[in-house]
Amino acid sequence: MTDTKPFVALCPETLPQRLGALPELRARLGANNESWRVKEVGDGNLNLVFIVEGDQGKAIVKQALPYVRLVGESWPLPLKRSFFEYHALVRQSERDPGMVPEIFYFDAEQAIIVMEFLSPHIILRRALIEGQQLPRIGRDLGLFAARTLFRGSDLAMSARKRKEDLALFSDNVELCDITENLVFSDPYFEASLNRHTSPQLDGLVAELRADRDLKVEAQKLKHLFTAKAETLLHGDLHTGSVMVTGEETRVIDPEFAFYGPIAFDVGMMIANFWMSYFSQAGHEEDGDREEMRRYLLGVVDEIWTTFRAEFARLWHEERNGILYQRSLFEDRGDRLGSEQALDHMLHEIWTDMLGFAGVEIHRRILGLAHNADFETISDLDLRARCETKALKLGRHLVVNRRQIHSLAEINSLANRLEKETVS
Ligand code: SR1
Ligand code: MG
Repeated sequence: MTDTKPFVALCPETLPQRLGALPELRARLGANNESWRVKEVGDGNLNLVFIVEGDQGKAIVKQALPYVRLVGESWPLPLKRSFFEYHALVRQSERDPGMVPEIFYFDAEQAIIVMEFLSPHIILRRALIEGQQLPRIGRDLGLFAARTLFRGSDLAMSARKRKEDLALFSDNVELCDITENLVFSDPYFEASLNRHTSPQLDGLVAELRADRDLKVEAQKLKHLFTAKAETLLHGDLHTGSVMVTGEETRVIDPEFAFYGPIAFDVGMMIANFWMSYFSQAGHEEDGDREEMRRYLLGVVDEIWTTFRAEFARLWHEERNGILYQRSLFEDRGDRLGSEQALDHMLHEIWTDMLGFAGVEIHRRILGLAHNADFETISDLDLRARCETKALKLGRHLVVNRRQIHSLAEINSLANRLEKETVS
């Protein structure tokens, strides 16, 4: 018989007593657990997050709840997402060392992960809303995406390890289901949990929901998401899943991890910078954000350029997996064949990435889970003007992605939309 304890949610009052005997926490915080100070700081949609401070230091305790925190107990969600988050963090830390928080302890039954307290890091989304220009993020995020996505794929992994991981993460069904509905379908019809800035956006929302080309393309992207089990994704790689200082970037929260298309993580991430770009007009109380806007488009460029260059380096140096074996190309002196295959793959990632970026923009304005970039703009007319521009860019990306050849093209469209007067 297994000795399983029923799940009980932590709270600041019970945490020191419940986790006080853990050597992993005592070593970091100090053994006097009665003096530990605990604060619940979770501001995400799903989980509890506690900062625990002792005489010798601090740690983060994250616990999944058996339901969606944003909605409440009416939307149950399994605790096993914590298991997937833990296993994704382990793999990401091997694939891009130093880019995720250090993990000290994991308890699957209580869905608890104890990890490094990052300080003085703040959530990237908040930094961008404040108008901070972080010098490293473009390069760090481009490298992180290329390394984790390449090294978790058939390009790098052996057949056995790859299939084992595919099987392990294939059970993250409920979180995939959230993405499948919230990102690819709900924004495009009157789903019950949707909301948007109303009445200001009502006309445009109706137009988008009647847009047949948009709906068909969004479903094609959904098909890619469900069927293209290409690599282990972070699965929710937006600016709220990144913590930063001027010198360091860390990626957190991979509970949506599963095997999906390489382009998904890259597209989600880049979309969040475009949304930040269009939201800047709503944060100009202390002066105009023209330079910030230039910076944000520069970051998009740097993420993609870095991703592409690092992906190509890994292709040349670490392509030891199942696909595009060297025995077919380099070993036969066919270097050009390998370059051709790489070009094709990068081109496909590029096109799909633009589509995923478009639907991510739409769902953050039309669906359930909005983002603070727009939500913190209290003047609703101004917020709606910012959102309108983002929605238009999103539509262009989804529908016309196969005809877009460079970021310069998109960035200049973003600039034009930004200058447009929205009635
Ligand atoms: C019901 S969960 C809503 C969103 O929160 C998470 O951060 C994911 O982005 C998900 O889509
Ligand atoms: Mg999250």
